[in-house]
Amino acid sequence: MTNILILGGTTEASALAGVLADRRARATLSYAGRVANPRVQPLPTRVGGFGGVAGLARYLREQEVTHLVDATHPFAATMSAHAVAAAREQGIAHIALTRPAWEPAAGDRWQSVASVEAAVAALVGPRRRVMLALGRMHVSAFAAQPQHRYLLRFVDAPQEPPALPDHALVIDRGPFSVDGDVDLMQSHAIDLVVCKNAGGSGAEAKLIAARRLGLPVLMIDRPALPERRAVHDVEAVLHWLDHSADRGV
Ligand code: 3Y8
Ligand code: NAP
Repeated sequence: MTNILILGGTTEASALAGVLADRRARATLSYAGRVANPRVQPLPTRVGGFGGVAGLARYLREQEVTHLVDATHPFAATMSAHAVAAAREQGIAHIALTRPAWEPAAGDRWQSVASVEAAVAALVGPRRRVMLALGRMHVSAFAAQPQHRYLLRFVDAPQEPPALPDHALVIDRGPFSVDGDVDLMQSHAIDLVVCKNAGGSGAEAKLIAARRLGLPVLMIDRPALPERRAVHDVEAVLHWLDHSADRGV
């Protein structure tokens, strides 16, 4: 009996959840519990960590999961590594649903860096007006470059003010619109956008807005992910589910 676990938190995970719900598939979507009100899903949802690889392996065994779909964000490297390890240990089918990395288009002014720390180091120099489109978890690293005026965008209002002396804070969740991001960048006179190479459509608006405004982008490349079967669209996941279910693996 097929029982699917989707590791969620992305536009693609939600799209897959919708299709599986329409198919009346037996499936659960899992959130880490990073935000106060995660998007409501048409599938049963669980929230919170599993307790490392061992906790995930136990969950897979106890819930008799037959297929694990890792549809987490490309920067959720720890979760993805745990998913590969726990699926292998439990001998269950595993696939990653991920997005191709964004590539600069003609005329884009990208500087690629390998990590958040490298992005911080690249901000050495005189004051700029920086849109830090990285969410909440990495903001404190930028206190090392306090000379800039930062525009921050969080999903939830923070418990305490961000540790940056000169910042504006917008509370908003994506997916975002190009016009909305153009207005936001213009109203804050942004002259540099810092972001992760998330890929996908849900966070792409800021890149198109930066392109339209001729702004430079400091692009943080993805962390290394383990070797694994990975596809880029929901159709490919459905084919895998139908095919591997037939073979009973
Ligand atoms: C909790 C669950 C859906 C999924 C929507 C996608 C698109 C909109 C764009 C900017 C960049 C950022 C951030 C972002 C986007 C989608 C997708 C995506 C980027 C939710 C969600 C959860 C999270 C966690 C949150 C992080 C944060 C990152 C904000 C739901 C809304 C910056 C990533 O406050 C916190 O602790 C937030 C933490 C991880 C990164 C960070 O360091 O702060 N996502 N985002 C998931 C969980 O608990 O398991 O409510 O939908 C999901 C989405 N956020 O179904 O519509 O597909 O990626 N999420 C980045 O890309 O850089 C915003 O502002 O332009
Ligand atoms: P991470 O650093 O790779 O994972 C840290 C720990 O969080 C994991 O070891 C696991 O805890 C727990 N976890 C992560 N994703 C989970 C999930 N979907 N279900 C249950 N537990 C999960 O992960 P992250 O970067 O913090 O991402 C957290 C969530 O936000 C994920 O759903 C991800 O898709 C989403 N998200 C992240 C980003 C980003 O920029 N990182 C962007 C958009 C969306 P245990 O070890 O206890 O199991």
